[in-house]
Amino acid sequence: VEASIPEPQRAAWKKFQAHGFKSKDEFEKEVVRHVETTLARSMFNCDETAAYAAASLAFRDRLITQWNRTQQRQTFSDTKRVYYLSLEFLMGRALDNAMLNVGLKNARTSSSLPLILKLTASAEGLSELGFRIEDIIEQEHDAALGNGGLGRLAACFLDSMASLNIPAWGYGLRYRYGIFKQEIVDGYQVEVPDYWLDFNPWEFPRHDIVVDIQFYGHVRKYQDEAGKQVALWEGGEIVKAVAYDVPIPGFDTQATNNLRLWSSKAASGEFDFQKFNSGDYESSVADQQRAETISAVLYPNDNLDRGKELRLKQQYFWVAASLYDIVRRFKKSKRAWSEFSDQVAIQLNDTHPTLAIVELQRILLDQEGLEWDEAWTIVSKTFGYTNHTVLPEALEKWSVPLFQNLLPRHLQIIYEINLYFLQLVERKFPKERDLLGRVSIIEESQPKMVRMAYLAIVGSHKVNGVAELHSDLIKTTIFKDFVKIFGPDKFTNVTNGITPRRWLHQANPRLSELIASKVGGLGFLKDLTLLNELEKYADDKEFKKEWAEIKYANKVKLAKHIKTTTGVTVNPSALFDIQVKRIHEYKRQQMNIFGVIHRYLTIKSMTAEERKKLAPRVSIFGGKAAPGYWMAKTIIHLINNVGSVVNKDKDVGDLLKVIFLEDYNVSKAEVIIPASDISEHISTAGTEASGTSNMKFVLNGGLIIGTCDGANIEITREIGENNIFLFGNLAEDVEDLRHAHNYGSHAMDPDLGKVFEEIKKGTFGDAGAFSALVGAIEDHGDYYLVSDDFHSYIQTQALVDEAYKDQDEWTSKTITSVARMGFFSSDRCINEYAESIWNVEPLVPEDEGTSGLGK
Ligand code: GLS
Repeated sequence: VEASIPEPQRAAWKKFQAHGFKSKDEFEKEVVRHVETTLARSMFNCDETAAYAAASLAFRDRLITQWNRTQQRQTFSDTKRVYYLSLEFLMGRALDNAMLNVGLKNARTSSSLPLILKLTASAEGLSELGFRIEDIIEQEHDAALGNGGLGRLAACFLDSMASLNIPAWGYGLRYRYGIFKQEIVDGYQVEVPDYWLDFNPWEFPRHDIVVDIQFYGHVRKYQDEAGKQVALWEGGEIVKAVAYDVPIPGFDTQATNNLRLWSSKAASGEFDFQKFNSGDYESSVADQQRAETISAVLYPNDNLDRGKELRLKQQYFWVAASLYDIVRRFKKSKRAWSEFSDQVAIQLNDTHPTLAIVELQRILLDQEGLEWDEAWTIVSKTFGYTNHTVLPEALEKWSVPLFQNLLPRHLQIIYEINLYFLQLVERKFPKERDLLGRVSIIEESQPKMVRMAYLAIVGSHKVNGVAELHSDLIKTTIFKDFVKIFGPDKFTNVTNGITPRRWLHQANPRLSELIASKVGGLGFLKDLTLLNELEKYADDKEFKKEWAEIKYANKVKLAKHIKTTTGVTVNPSALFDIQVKRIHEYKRQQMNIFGVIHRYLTIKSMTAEERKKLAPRVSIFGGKAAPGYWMAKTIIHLINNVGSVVNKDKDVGDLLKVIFLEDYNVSKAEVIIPASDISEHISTAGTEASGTSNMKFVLNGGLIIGTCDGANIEITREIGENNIFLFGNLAEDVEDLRHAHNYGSHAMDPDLGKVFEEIKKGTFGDAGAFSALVGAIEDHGDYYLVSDDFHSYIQTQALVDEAYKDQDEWTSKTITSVARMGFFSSDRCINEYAESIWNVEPLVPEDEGTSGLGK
């Protein structure tokens, strides 16, 4: 690489290249420089916001040199790259993570440094300048470009790909407004816009990387001079896509990958001068506003498809810009098209980017002049598709008339893909006429619909689910016919994982340090299976004491947060029972709150003596409801109303508190998760594809109560049945149970009946407000089987109460569980994708020394 630059120049460049900070002085110097020059402030007016800005810029400078070098090396070595296409990247805060990753250089060179690196150089540096690092970190606005698990998974994957030196780019949209901020007003959710871009030091606008994106128009077909049929997509409108780059640093490596987010802009420039000059001020900016609308908002639905035109526009805008970029990069290598899939692996994070399949086929056919078969062979070797849900309401479909209008050429190509696919099916299964209708990419409904998951399967070489049960379910239910057509090998499982850097080391630094002191340093952050060394200490008195102290301190921290945000005082010695995730009927927060009401009624019916024997509990909820999801909003309302009754009931006191934490997001999760004793993962069996917070809670020394669903099953297998509280019906029984509800052979659970009576009496406010919630279970088939699982849920909660009384045993269980969580690192997960789907190798940076961290 370097040989292309003559020696004297090379030396000059090298002399002044920035590296990670070698000392805290060097860091301080950079902070002061940014305060005084970039921010034009001084020691006298540098507040915490300015200190945050300067510290971030100091780290960003280092990141960007690493980023440059990584990109150069990847380009020169001509290696295969992964492109991860996701409409959501729920990144959270960046500074803390950058400090950990860039700051690590220090640890390698000095053995005397304490283990918590970020609390060394940068913390000391900031403190010398008069700031507390915790306060500075708090200044950062979360990058909340996602809804829930799917978006956070994408963020964990970026972290792992960089940390494993896998050449990879993320592609997404730069939403001006991320997921809305949730406020709770009189017990109701109110949505407030999240304008997060006021100051964002982590992005680099690339005003030189702008792509024209076409919409609408029509297709003209003609024969060229050689007699070949050519299709030309003409007319319509053009919107510009501008690139913004976010550097993604790896842990314990110089490798820094890229997340490229596209922002939309009017093609005509600022505004229409002619209209402006003629006095038509308003419409002079209309084009600009219409274009900017494309990347303005993140659709706030999780596990729900709503088929809005703007959403389809977002999808095409993002996919077309990303593919233009990927193809341009490939073409620079001057390789033959047949080598495309040796250089490029594109992973589709759910069906949202499925249009990429069609767009690549269009580019190869209409722009590069390849024949259909040749083009299709390349396309179908390039893509992999990850399915994240089996919920029918989440499976994307787009109406054919909408497509016809917005993307006429793409619709033609989809019809052609479908034709060839159905011909293949017919050849293979000539006698099965019904099969054709079932698997057709076009649903013959009124209007006709394009089934995006089917298109994704047909155009990809691998399809994966995200946990074992989920991957089995897609093969036996929603995609059963496709297994028969393509054979079972096309379908695979990659169980989700989480990054231990953010979800252990950053969120729970004291626990990470304690673990490091027993397992030979911080190497476990790179190879999480090293945690198994901890198992020896599950009965070590001294170790258990420290372990329990850390949990208690984390609970004190959360209790403070609860006090400042809700005004309620909770006892940190009580059992903290937490359910934080998107609010959804299938996740069954309603069952949790009904259980809380049951507990409340039980306490009320007890004598003072009986009450003394009870373990005090704090039931903590958090999560957003999609703004249009009325039932989910009703659940939030009920939780808050129950809280306001229970929390001021003198009979109950500390025995039960009910808290709803406003605006759950990544940075709040980092405070909440380390403070749990028990967390709830209680979806109807077969509905939660994986869940990833279950992994985060266990890794932070909490136990879980859960159903046999998603990754709970594999967590149980790893940590052992004795360390988890499982309950409820199994996925295989769900169909029969639903049938029993619908055909009258189901009896209401008596305890749940009592809870409903209390709600109907108006104990928790206007009963009418909750009648639909209760009615869905009592009268309308109880689709999520709350009444079927309620008894076993209550019984299992009683077992939790019992188990918590034996603190010593409880602590041992949590240590054993953490020791056995190695499998759930997103590094393991990314290695599986790299090997079995992407066929891509790591590219280790040239100047990488030995880390001293082990593997
Ligand atoms: C989801 C699933 O609901 C989760 O179970 C899963 O953990 C996550 C990541 O694979 O994907 N699918 C979805 O649409 N939103 C999710 O969080």
